[in-house]
Amino acid sequence: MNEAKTKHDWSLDEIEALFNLPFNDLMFQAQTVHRQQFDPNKVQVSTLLSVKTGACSEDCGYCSQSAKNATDLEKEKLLPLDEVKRAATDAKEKGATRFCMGAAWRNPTDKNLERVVEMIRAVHDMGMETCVTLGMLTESQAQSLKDAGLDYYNHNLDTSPEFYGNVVTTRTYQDRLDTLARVRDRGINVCSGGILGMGESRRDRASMLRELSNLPKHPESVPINMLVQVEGTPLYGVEELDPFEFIRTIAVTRILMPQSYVRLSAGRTEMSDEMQALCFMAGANSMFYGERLLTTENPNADADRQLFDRLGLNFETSQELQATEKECDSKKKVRMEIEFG
Ligand code: SAM
Ligand code: DTB
Ligand code: SF4
Repeated sequence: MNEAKTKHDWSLDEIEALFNLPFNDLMFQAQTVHRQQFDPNKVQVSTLLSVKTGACSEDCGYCSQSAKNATDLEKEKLLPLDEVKRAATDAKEKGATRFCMGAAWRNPTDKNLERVVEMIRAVHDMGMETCVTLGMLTESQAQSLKDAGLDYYNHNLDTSPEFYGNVVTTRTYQDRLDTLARVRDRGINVCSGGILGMGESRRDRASMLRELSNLPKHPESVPINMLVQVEGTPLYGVEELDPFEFIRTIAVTRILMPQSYVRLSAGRTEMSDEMQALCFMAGANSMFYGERLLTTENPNADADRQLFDRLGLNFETSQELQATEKECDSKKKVRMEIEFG
């Protein structure tokens, strides 16, 4: 399959049919698609830093950082630039190619955005890809981020439109789609995915993936998070998702969005090595690397290196990343020529 054949009109029935395949058939199909697009033994790694922590006005039911959730998280104001630079230097030395900065905001104020812009410029100058996740954006804020040289903006749909109201009430699904469109329109790469294990049904998982895969252009990165259950949040204690269902969702994501990086995101600390290996086999080719996500734990770097050694996996280097991006661009050019002559 090449990009010319990438579908953007998936129906819910078609996606559910993929979910319903026998596990081996689904894995085979996902791995076949994966190998047509990517080196199956390379994984892109990003490191996260929470640059502003807690006291968020939103009511996301999964989140440790909502002021409405009674968690024992320590709040922190926007970090000074030199602290961000130190963390980015450390991440680069450990092999991360992308540095992702997250802030617990409903949306940034223009003043705060200026400070984040300085952070983006500094990390960019260190030779790393930059990603930020700051909540909702206006058009002019998206433009400021583009002007700062931002590579990726992360903004998740989180779940299906149908299940969404059970999880968040302070912003709408449409708000999220609007922010994604503003980011896309400004020419910033889109990183958007969701969370599994919040009590949603298989149909909800299929519906979330339909939203993502039917966007006019697929997100370049699709993070699939397993809910990290945080004490004090409304979703604490929800029934855990069957690991095979998580792996199936990764496989379906890979089939629906063949050219996207599919990120095995939050929740790896609770996953066995075998489960992670199956996620990579299902087509995940990106992950968060480093001891912390935003406010919760991630496996330590040594454990990840050992796992990679046992599986014969390698980190994708910056040079390889650029080569993959160039290759994607030339495939895009061919597609444009086919579509528009
Ligand atoms: N405040 C911004 C926003 O919500 O857009 C950015 C930061 S927010 C923490 C980024 C994403 O992290 C959320 O959209 C959600 O998908 C994910 N996330 C947050 N808490 C999580 C948890 N406990 N388990 C899994 N994913 C989580
Ligand atoms: C994403 O999809 N997952 C990351 C990133 N985008 C910003 C965040 C995961 C957060 C997990 C819970 C925490 O550490 O607070
Ligand atoms: Fe705030 Fe983002 Fe957490 Fe929602 S997910 S409460 S917007 S930090």
